[in-house]
Amino acid sequence: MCRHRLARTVLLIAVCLCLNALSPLRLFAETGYEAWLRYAPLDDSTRQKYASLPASVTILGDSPVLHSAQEELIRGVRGMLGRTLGAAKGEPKESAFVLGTVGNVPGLRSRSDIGADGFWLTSGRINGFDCIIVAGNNERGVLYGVFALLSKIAHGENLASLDEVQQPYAPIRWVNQWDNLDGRIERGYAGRSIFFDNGSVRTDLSRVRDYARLLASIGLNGCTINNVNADPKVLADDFLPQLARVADALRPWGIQMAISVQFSSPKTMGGLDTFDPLDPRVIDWWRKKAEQIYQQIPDFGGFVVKADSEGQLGPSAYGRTPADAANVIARALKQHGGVVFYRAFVYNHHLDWRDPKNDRAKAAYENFHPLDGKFDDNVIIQIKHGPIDFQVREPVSPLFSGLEKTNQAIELQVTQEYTGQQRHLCFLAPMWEEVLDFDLRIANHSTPVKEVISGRTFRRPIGGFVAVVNVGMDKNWLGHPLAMANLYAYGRLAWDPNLSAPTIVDEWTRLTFGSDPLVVKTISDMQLNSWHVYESYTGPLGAGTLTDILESHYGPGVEASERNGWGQWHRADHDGIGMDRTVATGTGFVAQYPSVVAKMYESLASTPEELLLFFHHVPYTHVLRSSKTVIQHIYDSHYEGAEHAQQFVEQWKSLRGHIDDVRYAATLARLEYQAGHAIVWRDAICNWFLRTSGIADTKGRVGHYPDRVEAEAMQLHGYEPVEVSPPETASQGKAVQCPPSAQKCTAIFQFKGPAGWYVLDVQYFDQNNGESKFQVRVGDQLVDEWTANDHLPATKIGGDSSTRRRIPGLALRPGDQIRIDGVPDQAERAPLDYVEIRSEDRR
Ligand code: GCW
Repeated sequence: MCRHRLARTVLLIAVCLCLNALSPLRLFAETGYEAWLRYAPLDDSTRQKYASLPASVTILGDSPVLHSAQEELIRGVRGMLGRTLGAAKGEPKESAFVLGTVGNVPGLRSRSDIGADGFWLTSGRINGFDCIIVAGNNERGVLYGVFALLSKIAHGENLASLDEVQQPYAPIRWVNQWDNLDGRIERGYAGRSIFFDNGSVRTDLSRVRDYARLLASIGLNGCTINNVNADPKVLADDFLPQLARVADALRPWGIQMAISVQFSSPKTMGGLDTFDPLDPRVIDWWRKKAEQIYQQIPDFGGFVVKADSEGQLGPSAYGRTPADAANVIARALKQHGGVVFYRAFVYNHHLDWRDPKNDRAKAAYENFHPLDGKFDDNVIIQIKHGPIDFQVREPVSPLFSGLEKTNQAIELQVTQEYTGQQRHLCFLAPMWEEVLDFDLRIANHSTPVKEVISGRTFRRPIGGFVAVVNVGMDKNWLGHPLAMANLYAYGRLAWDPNLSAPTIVDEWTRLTFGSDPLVVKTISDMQLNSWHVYESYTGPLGAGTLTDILESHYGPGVEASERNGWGQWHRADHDGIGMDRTVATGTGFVAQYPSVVAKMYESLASTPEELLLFFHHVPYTHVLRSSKTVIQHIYDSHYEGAEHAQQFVEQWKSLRGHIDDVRYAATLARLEYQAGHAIVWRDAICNWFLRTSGIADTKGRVGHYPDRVEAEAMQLHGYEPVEVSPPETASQGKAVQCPPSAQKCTAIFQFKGPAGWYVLDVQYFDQNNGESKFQVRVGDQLVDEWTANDHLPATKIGGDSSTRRRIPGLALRPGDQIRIDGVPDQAERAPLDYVEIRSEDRR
């Protein structure tokens, strides 16, 4: 090889290495960390479309946000098109991408139709050069414009005659994290906090920066970083510099930082003997605290307040109102430009369940509607979308229609607290779409929720969207590789609630997994069905989630809702089910809605069936529009839902080889788990209703499991039978586990079916307080072994910990001895429920 060619080869290698170093994305395995910002290389023909794009990007200004915008464009174009744009500053000296605020772009006509955070993508000649212009109303707008431009390239859109204005639907587009300062996250299902550890802000905030980038890419603009059940320490003098570090990490992405505060802080950490909002010392305390914060964080967003709720102290301690409370803080923030998000989640969790008129659903409206007009202009009432608490199905909160002179924001939940905790697939955009589009008919006019909360209906100065997200240290942010679709959808809907769930999921899938038609179709289909499927095998007809509301909020727990003060009642008894919330005979909740809506819910006939049991108490024999009785619907829905969950696994398997192996395998594992747990749900709920109602399943399924061998019926060596509570969370109410002293236990049974190929499901319990080991043998042959270390949310045997191991492709002959050995570990005593054996032909 001549020297010349050698030099060129060396140079090429160097350039490649260097490009790779600049483009860390390409080096990562597909962990999901990049989420929808993968900037995967486009195919050659699509790249061709962009052959004449400018070779540099210049920014008109010098702020951190503009620098982020510039770096992002370089990163995205390099990933997708394999070209590294030159970075410049100031007016273009060649054909360039020009990034700046509208007024700063030379020659660009001014437009009055671009609102705050909005942008204009256009092309034109500047200083004689052809340029692609990203002009923002403000710097954030520039950043959003760059993300929009990159998304167009990712989707292969033509940029030739670019001329597009976009602006967000509402000014408030926030996320809340429920992170504790010790690093744990309340209702967080994806590892520990990215913000805090061990009482302090983390030293390494690189994940915070990356989270901010993800949020910015979907148009979100604020983040409250700590739990609404706030630690008073967050306001301590020595903590503020730590908060300032977090604000520094968020700022380059246009994300304002806020914190949750305890309303009693003036007393609990401020040294006063009161936190009465009308006491001058308290007023002064909040004023000084705000000043101190703004000295260190000039663009601080404000405070979120959870008061008089679930044990948090509030203004009621002094006979004051939420308006008194919100305003004292709002006034302290006002001159600095901060806001108060005052949560409407105020209710009595010691309600007397014996009183049929009591109803937690009424609380938010009763507490806040009378105060309409009494809140300062920088107060936003943050209202959960439903009147209870993020259940799988609720009507919209009537409070949205009860605040005409007050700013509002809707609170949604990306973290799937009651919807499968990111172990079950449950894409919530279809639910949010329904909620946001719901027409409240205020004064009998069209008043969809989205227009009310954004401030449009009543011309409020601010308003919008908040979602509890709870990303964690798990590499892929939310645990389930498909759960990030919820965060993406939330941001897209907050930006434009007129987008449809199918459009959003199509975008998300293409950006996250690529544009292979099979991949896009399959994942979209799974996502779009998943909410309904989850609802079907948990709590259909608006009964609530039917989960264990006292502890995990995860597995089945029908009775956990009843006979306690929490008020998540479904009132299921021997004869019927449902909360009567009508005016005529029930709690009167229905009257909180504007008359047209109230009329619809008051009547059993006009109440949508998916909310039937939320509004009405009916006998199990009540006949639905489908001609089925309520009880048969409950049975059928659980069987159909669980069956559909099995189909998710098969659908996913059709994608093998069409997406990367790592995300394929991680998702498959979650879906297989879900398919097993859906059966746990199905059986628990159906058996509870069978026992309670005494009405049999007309299809004969409930209570009959011909393919099962119960563990307690096997030949046990060491294992001991245990009664499980509640009984419906184990097959036939019983399981087996090792006694405390045992080293190893064994359960044996004989296979009695005909010779053939079988699938064997071992149903066992995986607690998080031990890691038992299991081995399965057919005769002397070891056919499977595993460790129970899935960290399910449970320390005991029951519906939270029940899970299955599937052993497919097993040849069995009549008389074969099947043997399960369990080795207990710590408090987990290798518990087993049953084995189900089905012929492979029947799958
Ligand atoms: O849904 C409930 C959760 C609590 C949460 C509360 C709230 C942060 O179970 O964990 O507390 O709602 O929204 O304040």
